[in-house]
Amino acid sequence: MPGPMKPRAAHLRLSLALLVAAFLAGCAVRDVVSGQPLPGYVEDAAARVAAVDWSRAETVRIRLDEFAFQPSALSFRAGTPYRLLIENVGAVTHSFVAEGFFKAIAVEKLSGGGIEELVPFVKTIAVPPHELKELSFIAVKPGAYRLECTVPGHSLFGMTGEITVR
Ligand SMILES: [Cu+2]
Repeated sequence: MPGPMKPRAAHLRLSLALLVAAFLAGCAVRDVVSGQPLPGYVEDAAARVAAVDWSRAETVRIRLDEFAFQPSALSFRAGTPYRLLIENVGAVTHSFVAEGFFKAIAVEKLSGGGIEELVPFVKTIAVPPHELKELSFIAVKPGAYRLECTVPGHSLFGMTGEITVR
């Protein structure tokens, strides 16, 4: 005969409910970009990206899964053009959000998942499972910037990182 629910089982059930809620919330995460310079961003991004030979961009790859960025630390050199490949190898949607870093770069293009934004001012990059987003940019302002996945709960589970511009 089953007895009253043990505290441990109740806790497990609550954890599961939170996890499901976080997954559902993840489905609602979308790219957030602006076509106009936002406060604090690199205002002359268009002129900067127009002056660069993009065939010489360095390719860097970062993978997203449950619940980590791999690698969790990225480093870029100011003045250098990069193509950052952001690949979701997990089972749920993740995001790549680094406010300070986004304000420190001039973006040429954000593409992938059927979209292509030219010279966007980026706030959120959402990557559904098994998709790849590509961010072409020039690192402009040196600094150390926090990276996180903004899907509810994911950063608490350890989905954070650091981006350095030297
Ligand atoms: Cu995530």
